[in-house]
Amino acid sequence: MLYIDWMNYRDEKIDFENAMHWVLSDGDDERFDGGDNGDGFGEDETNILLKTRPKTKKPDLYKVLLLNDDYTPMEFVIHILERFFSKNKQEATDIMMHVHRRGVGICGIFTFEIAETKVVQIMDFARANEQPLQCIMEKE
Ligand code: TYC
Repeated sequence: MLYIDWMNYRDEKIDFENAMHWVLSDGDDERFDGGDNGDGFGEDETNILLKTRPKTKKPDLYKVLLLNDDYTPMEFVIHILERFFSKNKQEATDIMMHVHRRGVGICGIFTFEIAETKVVQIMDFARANEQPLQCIMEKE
């Protein structure tokens, strides 16, 4: 039995490197056979070399952190945590007190663009309200 990856086959822009991804198998499946032993190539009983390519990769994640200072009012920080991180009053108060006592604390963990957007929104909001609050992001 011969299987062809028709999704790739129908792609008009297919190139021959991608064509390597077509899966040839003798039919006992195992999700198209010839398990990859870690080297990116699988081999089945027909001795056809199979190239496997995982299609998705987990995105890098980034922590959004608040830094303590001596000036920003506690209520302002709690408001930020409620507004930009959807925390309830208790969660926001706990995070704010953690930052107040320890100097730094995590507001949330996001993919790069979401983390970057949060940092910009918070820094803009703090500046607009003349607060020295600092928000940064750090790779997980
Ligand atoms: N330390 C501030 C105060 O005593 C409160 C504060 C908490 C400021 C967290 C910033 O990220 C911060 N008013």
